[in-house]
Amino acid sequence: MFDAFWDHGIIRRAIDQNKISGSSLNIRDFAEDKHRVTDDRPYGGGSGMVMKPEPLAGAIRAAKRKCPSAKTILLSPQGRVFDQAVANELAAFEGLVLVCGRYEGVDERISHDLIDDEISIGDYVLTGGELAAMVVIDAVTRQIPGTLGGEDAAEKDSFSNGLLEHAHYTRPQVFEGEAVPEILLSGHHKAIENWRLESAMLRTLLKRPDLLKNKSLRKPELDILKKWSRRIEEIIKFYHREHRDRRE
Ligand code: 4HQ
Repeated sequence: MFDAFWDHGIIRRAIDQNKISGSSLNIRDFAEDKHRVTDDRPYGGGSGMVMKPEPLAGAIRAAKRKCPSAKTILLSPQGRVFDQAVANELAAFEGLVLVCGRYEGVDERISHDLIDDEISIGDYVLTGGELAAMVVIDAVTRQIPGTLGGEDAAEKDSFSNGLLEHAHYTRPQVFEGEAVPEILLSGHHKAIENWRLESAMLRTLLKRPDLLKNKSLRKPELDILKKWSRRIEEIIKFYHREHRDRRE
């Protein structure tokens, strides 16, 4: 799974440009028996298998030898939920060792000495931690300066300012009868900047109002909310006036 991940796109370029380095260890290489067994039946009975502690400990220690200052993170639904703030926090570490479980999970005793942090990428169940680790590596990598190509692309995108991104348009100017908003063709940079803030605010209000509640709003943002609040109030007033007139 990881070969394709390391070999493509922005991750590949970041490695080629020495912005990050990364590699995967196969836990089976740390198994102690000739069949390279890494799982076993759960104590107490029941269905499903548990990752054996010895090969996992061997793999984690081997990874730590490569990067002794790394923070070791177990991917698990029990972890704190990953978001942009966590991605930023992790981007500041010199290294990460991401531990991916399979089956029902890892032997509990692994977490006691060998795990520094536990992260979940969301409240759903995966068949393994690998995709979760790739999500974390991807989101962390693009926070590292120079990995995105664009001058300051990471500062501009969703969540960096606590808002969803504004709408985007490219050519053609008219697509299936729908035109690009005039203002974006005007070359008026200040007006475009205002339009984009308004677009971002409205999209956030409509799609993710929870994000607005947790955000500290400044004057330009408050002005946009007030403008739309007034427009909505007017519609409601007009509606009531119509009904009153009809009753007479
Ligand atoms: N897992 N966020 C690995 C997840 C998960 C998640 C379930 C982790 C299976 C073995 N990992 N175990 N959600 O669902 O990170």
